[in-house]
Amino acid sequence: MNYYVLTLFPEMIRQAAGTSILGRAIRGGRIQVHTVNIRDYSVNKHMRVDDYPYGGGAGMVMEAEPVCRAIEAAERETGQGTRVVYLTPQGKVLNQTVVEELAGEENLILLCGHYEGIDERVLEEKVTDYISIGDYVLTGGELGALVLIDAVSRFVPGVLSNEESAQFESLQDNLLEYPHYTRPEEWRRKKVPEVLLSGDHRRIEEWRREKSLERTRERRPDLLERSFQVTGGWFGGENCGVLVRSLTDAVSRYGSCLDLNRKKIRRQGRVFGERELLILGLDPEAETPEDGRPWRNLRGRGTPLVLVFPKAGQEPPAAEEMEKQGFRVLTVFSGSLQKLSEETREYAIQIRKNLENL
Ligand code: 4GX
Repeated sequence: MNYYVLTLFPEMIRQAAGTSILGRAIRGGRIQVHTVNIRDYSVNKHMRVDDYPYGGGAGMVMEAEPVCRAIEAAERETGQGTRVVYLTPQGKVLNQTVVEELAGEENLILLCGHYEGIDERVLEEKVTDYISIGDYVLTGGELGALVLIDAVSRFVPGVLSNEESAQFESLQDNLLEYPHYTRPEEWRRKKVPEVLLSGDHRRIEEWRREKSLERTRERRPDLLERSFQVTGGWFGGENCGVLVRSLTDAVSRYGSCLDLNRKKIRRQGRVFGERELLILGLDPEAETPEDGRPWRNLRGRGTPLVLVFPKAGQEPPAAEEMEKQGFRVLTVFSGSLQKLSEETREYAIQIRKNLENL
């Protein structure tokens, strides 16, 4: 990942980015953090880059021309089509979905404003994304850019070690992390929860999910309102099962998977709730009952649904029928099993974006 940070204070970016995990990532060649000093593109003999606001009022406004030239200097390095992110309290508030989506880019241009802001005309011309790091006011965009770089870089391959891995994180489910413990087993008469010493991984995983939910309910009920319990299910071969499982894991830390081929489920069916998400894989090679509609016993209550067809051009009429059975089809992914498997990550991000917009 290559970041181009356009700023009046390049030293601030270099100092922070050179430290700790980001510093290690730069030295290891996993990321590059370039700075472009907007002042170098001043069109004024005094090197000024700001001027008084039309219409009057307090403070100064950054001029369009130096900002535009600085962006174009970065674009000469990255090529056209690079996303230009302006850090501003008026942007979309950064969250883990946005972070992961940005991590899919090869290059990012980050524009840091100062004073009262930047002349609107260059923003209209050049900025593709308006992003805020939170509902408070900073003295400039640099700390915003650094926060973004830090969070995005965690998803760049090789930036985190195995122990630090960003793969399975509860925030992606809009849930808070469960509590952590290390030695000693008893500290000032406080014991480590017994289940964590049991070695029973299913029970531990269940306990962690419960704690995540409880904690989110107590501390961030606003997140819980937007949280979904993710279930992957598939009809057909094991390859389809593997695909659905990896997609489910990429969408949710606590996702679970169901082999819907099992006779019992086929006969009894299953009802999904409105706070659930079903990711349904339909393998055309599935052994289907007489009428060829293995999904007919699945019911939803406005349940969002993602359909996965691991064979292009052979979509069964499932989407329409599932809508009638109470599901809301969010997206349909189809294509070869191989293509679908390679792009699991992109699909997972798209699914999460869809869920946020529900
Ligand atoms: N998340 N700031 C941008 C300049 C500015 C002033 C007025 C637009 C209008 C911020 C944030 C943030 C402070 C960066 C003001 N831009 N950036 N700067 N919150 O507060 O990202």
